Amino acid sequence: MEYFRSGKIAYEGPSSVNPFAFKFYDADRVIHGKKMSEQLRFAMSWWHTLCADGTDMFGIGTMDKSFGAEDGIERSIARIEAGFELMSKLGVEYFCFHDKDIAPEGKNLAEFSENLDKVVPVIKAQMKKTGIKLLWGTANLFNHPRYAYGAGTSCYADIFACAAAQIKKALDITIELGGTGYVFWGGREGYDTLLNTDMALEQDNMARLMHMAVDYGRAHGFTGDFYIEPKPKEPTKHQYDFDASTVLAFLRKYGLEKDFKLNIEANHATLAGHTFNHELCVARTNNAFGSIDANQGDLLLGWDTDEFPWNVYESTLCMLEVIRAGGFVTGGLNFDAKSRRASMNLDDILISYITGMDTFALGLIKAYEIIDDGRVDSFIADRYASYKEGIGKKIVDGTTSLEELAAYALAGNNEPKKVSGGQEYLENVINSILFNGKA
Ligand code: XUL
Ligand code: CO
Repeated sequence: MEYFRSGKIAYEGPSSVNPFAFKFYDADRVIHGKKMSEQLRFAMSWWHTLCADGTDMFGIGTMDKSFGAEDGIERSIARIEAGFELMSKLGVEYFCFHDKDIAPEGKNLAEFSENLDKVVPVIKAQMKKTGIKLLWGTANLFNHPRYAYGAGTSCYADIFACAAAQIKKALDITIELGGTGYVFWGGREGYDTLLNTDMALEQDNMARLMHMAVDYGRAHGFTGDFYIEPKPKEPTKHQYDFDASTVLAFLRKYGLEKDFKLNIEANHATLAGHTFNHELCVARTNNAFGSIDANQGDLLLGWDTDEFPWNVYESTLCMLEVIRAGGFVTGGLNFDAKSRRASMNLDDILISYITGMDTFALGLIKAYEIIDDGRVDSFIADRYASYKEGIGKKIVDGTTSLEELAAYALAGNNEPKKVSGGQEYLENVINSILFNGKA
């Protein structure tokens, strides 16, 4: 059975007009000593790609994601076949999943667990056959009505226990499938009103659950990274993992920073009022950069639209941060993105991925060009040159004091030169590199 149009998606170069070809993503092309595929580590999101059918708040699904199979295990297996076919055709080497994406939930947690046991060997066999790997796994702790008041932050201990059971199982599967990451996205870990909320207990409990997950994972051979994925709101009014800085404070408060890194999602950054590269920069400069959910929001809308990325400015500035962070280790670029409700055909999925992959390939090429060009880095270095010598060096070395600095300033060293901050110059440089015709 073949679900998607036949043939592998090939690289045809920037002048190609074939929508089913890569214009910039050339998997084996070596840039700065490493293949593009190894630097970008693209992943397919199981949920959007194989399950989401275009349902929104105002209407039922528009897409057929049954893959010709009856609802139940049969459909889960058809989705596995379709997913591996899609990844093979695109040359996507990783995937990410929630427990609920890969198997029917059944009547209760025990049945869900049995269903998972039926599909995991099928996934494993496809991984062996294709060489495709698991980037990260997670548990869906936000969809079921039992999680209406939160999962790890629920006011009910029994629900906390259900969350623990799902995490244990999702971790078992992640380990079984050789995943290098395990994600906590706090879907309903937040509140709608403080009037009914014990914030301190909820956050302490969330940390308790994470510690238990780390202990269990490490005791059962999980050597990858745990990730937290920040998001400020939606579905709750306030989510505890608001943004990268908030998450770092949480991790440090609870002593979780050694085991956890951050999974930064572009659209979540937008919702938090930050740029994507701001969130990545916060993660990188705190040694917490882990993985990326690659998508794009709409600046005119206040919710998570999870669009496939096509903004080359954003992907370039993102890849600049990834390169500065030393590249991905356990993480990668997971397309946590969905084709629009009106883009209802399987071809639309192929084109969405091609566009997303090309956008990040171009981002990688252009980020290295910015680095090789050197003007941006040397501008920054010059801007902070006063900290390399004299009083500035003493500040950085920690060998001065308020008294010495006061005496220094009062002696007349207090007139900053009118040096331009250079924003427009740097924007001009970036445009000249982005549109120099070399890609
Ligand atoms: C929701 C979101 C999730 C996480 C995984 O906004 O981004 O899909 O990536 O639970
Ligand atoms: Co995400």
